[in-house]
Amino acid sequence: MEFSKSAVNWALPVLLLSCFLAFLNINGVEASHKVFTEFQSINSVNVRQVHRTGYHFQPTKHWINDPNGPMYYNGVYHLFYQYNPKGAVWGNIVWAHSVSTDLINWKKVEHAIYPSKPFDQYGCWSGSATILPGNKPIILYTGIIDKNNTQVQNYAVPANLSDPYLREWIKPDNNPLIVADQSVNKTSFRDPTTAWLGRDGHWRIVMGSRRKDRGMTHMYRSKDFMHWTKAGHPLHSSAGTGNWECPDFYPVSISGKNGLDTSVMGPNVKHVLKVSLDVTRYEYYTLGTYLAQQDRYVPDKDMIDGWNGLRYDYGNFYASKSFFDPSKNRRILWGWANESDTTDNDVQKNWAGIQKLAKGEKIEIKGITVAQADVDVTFTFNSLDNAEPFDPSWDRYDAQKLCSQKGSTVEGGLGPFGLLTLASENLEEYTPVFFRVFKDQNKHIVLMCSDASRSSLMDPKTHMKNGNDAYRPSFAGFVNVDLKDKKLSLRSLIDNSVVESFGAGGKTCITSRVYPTLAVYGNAHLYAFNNGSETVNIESLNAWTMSRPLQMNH
Ligand code: DQQ
Repeated sequence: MEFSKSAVNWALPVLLLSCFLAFLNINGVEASHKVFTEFQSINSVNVRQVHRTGYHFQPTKHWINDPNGPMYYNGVYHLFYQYNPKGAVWGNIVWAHSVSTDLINWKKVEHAIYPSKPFDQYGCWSGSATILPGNKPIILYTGIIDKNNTQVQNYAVPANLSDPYLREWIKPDNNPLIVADQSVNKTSFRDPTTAWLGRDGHWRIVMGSRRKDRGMTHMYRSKDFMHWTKAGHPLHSSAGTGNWECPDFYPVSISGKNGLDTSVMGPNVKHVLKVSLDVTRYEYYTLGTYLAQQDRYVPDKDMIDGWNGLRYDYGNFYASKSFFDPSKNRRILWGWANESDTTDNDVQKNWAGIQKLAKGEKIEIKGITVAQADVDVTFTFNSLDNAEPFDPSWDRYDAQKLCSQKGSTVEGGLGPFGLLTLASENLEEYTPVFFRVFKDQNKHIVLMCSDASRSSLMDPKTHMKNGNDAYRPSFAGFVNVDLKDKKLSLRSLIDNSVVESFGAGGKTCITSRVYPTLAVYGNAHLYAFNNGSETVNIESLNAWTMSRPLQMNH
């Protein structure tokens, strides 16, 4: 891939913590690894501040993309990430490294991995960390060995385990560990997962790949982590999905709420396989069964395995990686909130109470810094009778198309209702995040939208629509929620140029990157609104200003 449509040095992707054909431009992100030779080594002198995020992880300057090998080790969280030390577009990629003890404040340390050896001289691409027995971390990553983009899998280990920040990493000379054989597409063979240990005592990893249009995860096994043998068949594959990047494969408990370590198996365990589809630049996941004996993953029957499948996030979100945090028994997911543009909670206000929003009404949420805030609202309604009928000719899988037709101002029955975020005083600019409920035979369909199409008006300098080539769609997803309580909750984390929203407790998540020109800093406003004929109640609304971390030293 990677995208960026201009070389503006402030246009940096951010990484989100929560719970994205040859140079074809999809979702505002270029597929395939496009190299902007003219821009990739232009150092930033002035970094524009206006749309920089306040509390989402972002380096002080230059390009970042995928989170790499996140891990928790001896009380410290390590985040590695694909980074261009020389410019604001993809290129010159190294593994930059930041450490934290609370996931809020971050300290930048030395780059962990950078091209220096024949087995990675053309690039150090994404990968994962595994903690080996004896409490020894090891990183597997993809090295690019030639100008043809040939991909191999390498490893790196900390030089000094007693350094709490693991600043220096060594790439031993027995690299590469894995080289593609004849059956593997060697330019689509990357992003090794965290390894898991089978009952036979052998480690397993998968890499993203494709055979023609069939996306797949090639599996390799090893007894000693140094010698790897390819399994006779992929862990999983799916026809017509194109190249798979950044696979993530991990167990989830069906009997409890704790996260599970990557090698856990058992009767109350299911598995998640997430893949990043290079063609659409969106991420899809299925829930299913890992048949350990056969080393095959089988998605559950009701899962859709491909473009129309479930997504972690229906907006600007790609190349995510999860890791198990043993200190809190949770699994943490990091994702890359790719840019759409051209190339301690500080409690200030916390109010609750019932407000009614009749048709066409909006209520301003005041008293907090709404450009950098956490807003959590629960809407209730008395009846579902007014929900609009779901037209059978509509595509049930194309939520985004439906939202672009039925925006926040198009009157409905039950909905649209929700929040107008990053709104300018006279609503020249705003990013609405909202629900619309439809009736479909005996059930209801809930649509959630995060509409960036009116997020910015004019660029004050060029007097053009801000980045008229910016990707500003009406992101959308359906919300699989039972409406018997006649309730829908919405939480939005607003961070200057990020609107990260969670519908119905996170059943559907949408991240939008937006670049307002008027609704910035103290000039941003926030409203709850209803443009449906059915009155909607605000059962509770809590809103907080979000501070910047004390340390964001990248
Ligand atoms: N980005 C990395 C690749 C990965 C892609 C290169 C996904 O390893 O497939 O920067 O965004």
